[in-house]
Amino acid sequence: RHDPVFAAVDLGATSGRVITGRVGPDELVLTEAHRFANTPVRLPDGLRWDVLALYQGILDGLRVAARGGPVASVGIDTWAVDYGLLDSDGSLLGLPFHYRDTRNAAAAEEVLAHFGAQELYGVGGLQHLPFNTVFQLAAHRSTAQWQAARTLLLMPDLLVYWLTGSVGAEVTNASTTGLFDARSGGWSHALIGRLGLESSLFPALREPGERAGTLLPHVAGFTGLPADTPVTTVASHDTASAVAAVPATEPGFAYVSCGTWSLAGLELDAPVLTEQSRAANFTNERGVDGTVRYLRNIMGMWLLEECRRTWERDGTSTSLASLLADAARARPFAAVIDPDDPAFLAPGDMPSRIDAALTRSGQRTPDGPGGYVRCVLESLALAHRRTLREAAELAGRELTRVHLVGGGSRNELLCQWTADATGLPVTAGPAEATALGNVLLQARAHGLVGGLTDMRRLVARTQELRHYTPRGDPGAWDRAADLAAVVG
Ligand code: LRH
Repeated sequence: RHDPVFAAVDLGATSGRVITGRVGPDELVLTEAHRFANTPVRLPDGLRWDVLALYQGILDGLRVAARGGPVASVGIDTWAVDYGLLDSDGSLLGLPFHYRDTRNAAAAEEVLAHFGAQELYGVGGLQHLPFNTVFQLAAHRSTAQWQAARTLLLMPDLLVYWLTGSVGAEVTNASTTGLFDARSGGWSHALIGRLGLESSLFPALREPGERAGTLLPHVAGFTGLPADTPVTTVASHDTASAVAAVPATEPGFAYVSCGTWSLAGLELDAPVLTEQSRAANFTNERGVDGTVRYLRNIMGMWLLEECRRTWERDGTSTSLASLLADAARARPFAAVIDPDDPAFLAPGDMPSRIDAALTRSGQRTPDGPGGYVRCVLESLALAHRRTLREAAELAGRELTRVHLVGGGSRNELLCQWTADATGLPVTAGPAEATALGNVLLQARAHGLVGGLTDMRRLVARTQELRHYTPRGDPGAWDRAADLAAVVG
């Protein structure tokens, strides 16, 4: 088959991938062309993106994709909030910081001391997370680099710039900076000014679907792609791509985009900027076509991944399958943590931090890996329940079904327990929602698929989905939820 494909670049927490996608009226097929490590590097002054290795991985991947046949376009997504600074020559200043760097917490406090949380929320509508770009910038401002900075590019925009030479700010990702106006859908120049930042740092916005540019000659030369290959603006915030590919066929659905983070919430037409919403720490990020992703970040599978990395370092690691089997046999509701405890955010020994949290709240620590995994997954299911119920209440919606997408949808325990805890049917999959969303936005720009409804129908028709209905004892989940509320 030599139909053109769309190349989706997706940089995740542990690896980056170049994936090609074929799209037809009843066809949506992904193939992984190339996978490369995405390992942040700790330098004396902080945790950094290994951005050159990633860029080279992208080029290598595009070369593999080109060898497979014609590539109609390229699109890039990754996680939110992180950025690089360019000087007046257009050169990158230093190595971008990784949001899990610990320097942000103090800077966040400082900004909040000057500007009330209410003022920031009233404009940007963002959940308070210590790594929101606005706080990272506050930490960055005392550096020499800052003096030379002329342009801020969020990470996908930086990579697009390196491929094409063209500068812009993709809107779904710009909405995670804290400098964006959730109502108007543009940069908040008023807030940018109030914070003492230069408006000129922030490039013109681009909507998903717009052409960002075409490949620079040396990029075309290296990859073997024609120089007129377009780089299409996709929903470059990975979560926005994933939400675009939620296989919902009815309105009013709830979703959990479950990977390193669990992003649990609703799709709305307008932001909710009320004081209750701020106090409940809900975010209003932009989705495709002016939609609002009304959701809360829950620490997600990071807790499990980081446990596994710790056990690997100790030489006591076992396969995920056997860990999950142990978890299924472990005692139910033996221990509950608040997944959003800031102590869990930075990389490092996770089982010890879980022990510390359990001891602090007067609970017994698990006596084996299966117990930790059960504790993490039950705590996540409880957090999904609490978050979705609060989102529905704050937005005035009824919940009828949960779509669980992303890598976590492969975890049958988490899916079943999310159904049990919420008391709602769960449709699980696709696991590759982010890459599918990336491909679909490109396909739409090339006229192969219609709007969000059409894209979602195509996902529902073509991808393997699993269905879970609530079972077990709802009272046990209610009691566990009461315990979780006390622990949090
Ligand atoms: C998920 C994600 C999330 C952000 C976080 C930084 O990958 O993009 O939506 O809040 O990473």
